Amino acid sequence: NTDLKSELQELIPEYQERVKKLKKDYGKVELGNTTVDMVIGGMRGMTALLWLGSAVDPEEGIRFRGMSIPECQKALPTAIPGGEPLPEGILWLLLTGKIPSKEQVDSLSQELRSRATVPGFAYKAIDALPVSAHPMTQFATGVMALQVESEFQKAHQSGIHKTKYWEPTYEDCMNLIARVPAVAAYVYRRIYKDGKIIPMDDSLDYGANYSHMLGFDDPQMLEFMRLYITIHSDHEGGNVSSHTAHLVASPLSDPYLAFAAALNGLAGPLHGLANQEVLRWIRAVVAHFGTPHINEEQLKDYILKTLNSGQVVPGFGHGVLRKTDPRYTCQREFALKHLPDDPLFLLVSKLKDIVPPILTQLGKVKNPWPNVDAHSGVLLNYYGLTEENYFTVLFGVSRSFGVGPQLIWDRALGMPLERPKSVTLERLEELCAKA
Ligand code: FCX
Repeated sequence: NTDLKSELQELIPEYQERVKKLKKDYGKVELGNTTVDMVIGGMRGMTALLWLGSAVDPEEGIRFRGMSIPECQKALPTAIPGGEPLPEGILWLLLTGKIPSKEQVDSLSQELRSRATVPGFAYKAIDALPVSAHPMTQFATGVMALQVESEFQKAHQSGIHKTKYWEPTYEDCMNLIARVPAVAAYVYRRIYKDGKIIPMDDSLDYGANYSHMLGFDDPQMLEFMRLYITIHSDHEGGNVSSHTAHLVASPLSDPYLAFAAALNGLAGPLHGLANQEVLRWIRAVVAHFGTPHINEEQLKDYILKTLNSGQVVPGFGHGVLRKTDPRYTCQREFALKHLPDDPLFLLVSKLKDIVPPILTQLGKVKNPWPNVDAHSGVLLNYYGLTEENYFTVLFGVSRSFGVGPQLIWDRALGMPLERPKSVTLERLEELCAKA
């Protein structure tokens, strides 16, 4: 079967049964206690969300439907023999839990192309902003404008039965995923190039087309883009962008509203904006020393200078991970294969050895190791995408691949409105005094 929607339709009853059984027979099973640390510590370590697509193990990192990044690189269809996975494959995997064939991926590629036409008013909405507006502001504005065409909103207005919610949600998510590259590419062309839209190429897959519409056609860059989208798609449910999308969609706000909100969370410097901050920081280091060839002592001094001025070292640390992020590792492998002598890559390589012991010495950093954002910037920079303020938009496009499938499942499984309990400071003190 090469049709994703009918493949999904077949799976839904089985998943609904599984969730129903959990609710009926195991509703009171405890998954851990809520502690004061969790309440005032950003809910770290609190298991509170159902997320189908992926899970992050602190030691091992991300698994997409149980598969590690190297396993995905091996199993998912590619554009070229031995190449990087096609993002369409991860989308199929995240949604169905099954590894797609090349035919299924090609059919999904075709489906996404057929849905990709962006209404003119979305570009006009972006044009209403000053060109100086941050790329993420322009991108989120474009996504909000796409909401005008929400199928879910229309269906809900006309009284659709709740057992059918997932169907217009599927339409919205697929349209959204199909349209974001053109919106994102427009933002780039408008801010950094001549403002002219480069039309989609019907012969190209999703990742390659996005790169093409940005203005980059180097085959290696196309490969990097496929890998980039695949590894940035999903990172379980608790990260700020994914959780935001799930939360905002829970009162039946449509996928566009939910995804735009997710983008606004992704735009925070401790989350997705970190990739921008990494390249900015690396450039500042190079400017400071007048060369990318910097010795260990000099780098140490610079890192301490950053920390002493009350800033974080961007690209290091994580809320869940306690080892080097496998998304970092696979980008490093890509760089070792394609740009082993690039001076900025060599600098990033040095930082992976020098930063962790310094962060460890602070005595409070739970994870001193590099994360995904520590690496992507130097690769993009190498292929000519040098404007770091744009980087988080690429992350945003990719995240639609993780958020979309979960929103579809949220509606298929009848997930309720999200409404955790909060507590006042006085009540918290009262409870603690009794403990
Ligand atoms: N540099 C300096 N200090 C750091 C640090 C870093 N890279 N990472 C953590 N710390 C500090 C925290 O700021 C905190 O200090 P405080 O007690 O004075 O407030 C202390 O160490 C404990 O934080 P910790 O529990 O280890 O980390 P959190 O779960 O609170 O935060 C992030 C995790 C990712 C936000 C944190 O490590 C950080 O700020 N890193 C730099 C920004 C970054 O790279 N973000 C991208 C993350 C991710 F990959 C993504 O979402 O894209």
